[in-house]
Amino acid sequence: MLRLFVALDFPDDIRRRLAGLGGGVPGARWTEEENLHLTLRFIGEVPDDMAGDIDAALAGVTAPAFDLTLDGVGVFGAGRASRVLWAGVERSEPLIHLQSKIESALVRAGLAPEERKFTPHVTLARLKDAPQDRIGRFIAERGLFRAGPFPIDQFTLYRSHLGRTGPVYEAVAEYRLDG
Ligand code: 2AM
Repeated sequence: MLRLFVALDFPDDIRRRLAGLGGGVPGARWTEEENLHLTLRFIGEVPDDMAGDIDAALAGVTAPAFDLTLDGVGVFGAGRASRVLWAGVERSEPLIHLQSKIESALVRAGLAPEERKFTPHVTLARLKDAPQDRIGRFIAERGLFRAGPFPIDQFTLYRSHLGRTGPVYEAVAEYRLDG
């Protein structure tokens, strides 16, 4: 089986700035700088022989390149159930358009439709028993974070290897957007 997802990468300077947001929250496991990305579609575990169909479906996606801006930080979950610290994404029609094209291509290739609403975000950290006051301080102090606009001219199919020291993401294929 292969564990796959489709994501956008960031330019090195943007990744560095995102990584620079980390720290100051006990119980937070920060995303490695090289692993920072924006997930467009989590595919999950598929049999190895589906990879060819998935690749062909993604290669058939046509959508325009666009500029993206990251904006703000926040938390998924509330209180003791706080799960994820994230950086937000400024509202972007081309991003939504690309995501829905990818979604329909993957469904045509035989994947079950994604039931969850697309909530664009960059996971900065996963939380376990993080103190509320420190989460609140993180959000208050980093709330004005903004990065971009920067160009998005491709998307990537990733394979995720779950290791003991955290996931390793391997880029399997890259797909150009129309310039
Ligand atoms: P997240 O950043 O919000 O956790 C690789 O695991 C990517 O796929 C992550 O960016 C993760 O989003 C996303 N993803 C979405 N649904 C997932 C799931 N059920 N299990 C693991 N990752 C998921």
